[in-house]
Amino acid sequence: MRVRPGRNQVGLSQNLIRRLENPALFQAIADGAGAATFEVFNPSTGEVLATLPDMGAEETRAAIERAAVAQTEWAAQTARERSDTLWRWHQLIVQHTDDLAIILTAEMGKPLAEAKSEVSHAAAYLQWYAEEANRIYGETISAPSRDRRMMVIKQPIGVVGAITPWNFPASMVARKISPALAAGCTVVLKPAEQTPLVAGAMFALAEKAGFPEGVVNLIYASEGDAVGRELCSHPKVRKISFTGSTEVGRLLMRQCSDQVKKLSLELGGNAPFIVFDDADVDAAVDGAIQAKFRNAGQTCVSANRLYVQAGVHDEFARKFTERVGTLAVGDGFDPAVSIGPLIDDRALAKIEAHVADAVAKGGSIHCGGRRYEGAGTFFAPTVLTDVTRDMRVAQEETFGPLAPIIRFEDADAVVREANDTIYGLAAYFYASNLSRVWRVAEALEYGMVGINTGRMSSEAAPFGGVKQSGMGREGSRHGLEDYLEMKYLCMGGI
Ligand code: TXE
Repeated sequence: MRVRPGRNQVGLSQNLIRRLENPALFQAIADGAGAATFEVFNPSTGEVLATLPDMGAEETRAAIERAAVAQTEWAAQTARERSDTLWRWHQLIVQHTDDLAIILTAEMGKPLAEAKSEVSHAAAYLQWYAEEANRIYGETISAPSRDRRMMVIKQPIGVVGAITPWNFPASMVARKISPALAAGCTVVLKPAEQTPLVAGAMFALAEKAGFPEGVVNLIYASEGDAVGRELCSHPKVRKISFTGSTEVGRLLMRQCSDQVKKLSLELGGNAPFIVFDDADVDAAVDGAIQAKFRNAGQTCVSANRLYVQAGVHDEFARKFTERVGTLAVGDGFDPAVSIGPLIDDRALAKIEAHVADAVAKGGSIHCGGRRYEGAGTFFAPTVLTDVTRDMRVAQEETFGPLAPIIRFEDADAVVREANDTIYGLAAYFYASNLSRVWRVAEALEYGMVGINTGRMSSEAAPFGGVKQSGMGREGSRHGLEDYLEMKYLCMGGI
């Protein structure tokens, strides 16, 4: 893991500061006292980007108390007032997209163009929920007796603890915080230890946008355990929203059980990408490149298993491998690059183990299959064929630029096989026969299904999974509901 204890002096590196248009605005990222510190690295170069205060249970408790005090005032604001502040934050993020993207690429490694598009996606959530804040509705109910009136009102859940991962460090922050704030909740957020800087930059802009003191609170920490425990065990935190591994998701569920605390979990996936004989093969190749290699395969909706029907298998494998061979790997600041580094050594070790396991069990490497020597955690985009279901690549989420292709004959059997996993986040398929399109879309046991597209995430749509991929939805009006309690009011004697 590229996180290690740092010096006691906090701050951003001169190298990173030099790249920014408005460094003064973002100096505050590394503010905060504390005896312990930790360092944040550029995964492309190994360079230290910043030294941050390493916060723990005590700082988390203080942040929760601040959020609890702020909650009353924030919830008492009108929906329009809350919306206006969110809107100002949105505009500041749009205005500073370039700097935010530079920080994001530096700490996470993704190509700068992808980082800009992620920042725009983050801004889109703020815009959506600034608007949605004005559309919180209750219900009136036709009462079963004449002397009664019955209604349902919606109220904010309260203080929310949010824990975000490193793969989309800007949009995950926006996706959790903006619906919470729109609903009238206050937030304590802990970003991933590998990528805390863009979250820090977004919080610096939130301060400028004018959120009242204590409404949004940021905790930097070199690991998640102590902060997570405090968020789960503190009675003033009423909900946890987490995106990350299924393993940590299960742990948080156990830790929240004592207080029956509400939870939203967006966890791992094992997305099937199915190409049927009646598909447009060129479109399927385009879609597979997007669904597999965006963010170097480090997305929870990444196409993890490519099932291709026998009639188009060879054509697909050939065209897909040709395209994969053109993907340039390297530092995300190089405009020619489309595949950045993996996040850390652990991620590199995982993809290497998956390739070795597949080869040992009879898989063939068509291209890639190796890490790059030298600085940076780079792995060559890889295509595997002759893949069978006993291989780890078919069973586990690789979370890297590795595409295993599995040949299939029977259209019904492939759907059963696609569903035969503990996960249920995203699935994709390419087909043209309309009755097949409907039947397969309905039969796939996933929270999201992409039909003839390799990309579907949108602030306007509910993002989330079934089975062990999690619970709750983010985005759309459903994402707002996840931060609201309903209260039934009944008035008698009328
Ligand atoms: O995840 P972790 P990691 C999957 C993906 C990846 C694997 C491991 O398969 O290869 O998980 O990644 C915080 N209490 N996804 O190790 O550990 C941590 O600090 C509370 C899919 O990075 O789950 C970080 O903020 N919090 C996923 C966040 O959890 C804890 C995105 C995610 O880290 C904690 C990331 C604890 N005990 C990984 N331990 C997706 N759904 O997109 C860690 N954390």
